[in-house]
Amino acid sequence: MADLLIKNIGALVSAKGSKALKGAEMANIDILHDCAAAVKDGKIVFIGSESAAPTCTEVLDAKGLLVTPGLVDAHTHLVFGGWRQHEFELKLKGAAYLDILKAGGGILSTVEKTRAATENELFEKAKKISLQMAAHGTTTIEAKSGYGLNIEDELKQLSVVKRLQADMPLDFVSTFMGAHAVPGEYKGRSEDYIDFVCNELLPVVASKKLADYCDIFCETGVFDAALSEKLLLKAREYGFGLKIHADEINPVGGSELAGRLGVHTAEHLIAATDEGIDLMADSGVIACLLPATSFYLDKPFARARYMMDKNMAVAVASDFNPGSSPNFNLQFAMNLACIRYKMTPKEALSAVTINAAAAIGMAGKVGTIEIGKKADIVIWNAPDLDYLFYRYGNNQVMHTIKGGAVLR
Ligand code: IZC
Ligand code: ZN
Repeated sequence: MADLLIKNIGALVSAKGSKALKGAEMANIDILHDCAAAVKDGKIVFIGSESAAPTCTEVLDAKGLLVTPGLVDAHTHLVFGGWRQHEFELKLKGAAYLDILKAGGGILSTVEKTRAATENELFEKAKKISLQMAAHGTTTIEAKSGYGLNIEDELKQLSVVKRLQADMPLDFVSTFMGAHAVPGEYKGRSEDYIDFVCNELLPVVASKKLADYCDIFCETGVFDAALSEKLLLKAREYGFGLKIHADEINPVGGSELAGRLGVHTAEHLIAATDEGIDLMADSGVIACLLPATSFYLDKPFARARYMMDKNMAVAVASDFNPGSSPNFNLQFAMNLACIRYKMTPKEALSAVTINAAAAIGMAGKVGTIEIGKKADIVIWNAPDLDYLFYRYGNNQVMHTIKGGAVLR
């Protein structure tokens, strides 16, 4: 006897396997019509015709609609205090993202609010947001620190992610991003700050096992490629998986460094060079692209098709954060992936499921609907995959199922 039967599925659309799909493989998506799926102990145990399905204690009718894997948001800055609406009008009048940061605003204004918040306040806020993300189809969430920028407040942020994982039905993957900005105490001394991160912050985070990945903001006026290399090499020694915010705004050697070091993922890549893309393709770096940020900063869109032509695996994520992407709805990023990256719906689905899962080391457990994987499933108010991607601006989720539990 199984626990949950999802019957009357019109189209079950999913990639296969536990590895990122590269380039042309991203279109390798199977569509199974008129079928059912069964769940036991949180995992998928059956996919096939309804007549052959095991008896289940609970039945959910998919009403002939589209079913996909639960969405994986592989890049968020989920845990933060305050918001940044006071910078919105400045931005509209032409203030640049990096100029706002340079003037002590931007990330640093969120650092101030995050330091001032208690762990409980941050937890309650992030929990509420995570539930809304689940209502929009997201079942696995990567969350970065980087609004503490000292030992106490980085640990506070990372502890929140640990509590979310323990408390909520969703999966969270934690990334340490102590090198997100140079805090006021180190103004003009980015080298000293990186030494502090390497020698004091990183070892504590490692010993407390509070993060799987280490990320750094490699950007003009933040951390250059040499400092980024220094931290990432140190993080590798401590066993962290490596991520880098590379060439988000300016081409400062981030993508070249990502390729040279063979990091796990490189994020943004809006201004990545041909050489950087070649190096990343050679070393199997996953590109984690964030189209909602290009939209919100009114910047160019990363060259996703070019990267796919070079046989890179491309993931797409929300970049949810209070500054450059105050929107956690991955469906919007999916629309943009089609319209601005020119991905097909199948490729874009791979980008937010199997490839996003691979980007955060979760592809063995989630990212596809296959026997043995977690039962992370979305039933959409859409008859087929094209419909899901062609509509936009409204939440199209009918049901979100995480580990077999119906959350919405
Ligand atoms: O809070 O502005 N790009 N980090 C690097 C961000 C955006 C988040 C923020
Ligand atoms: Zn980011």
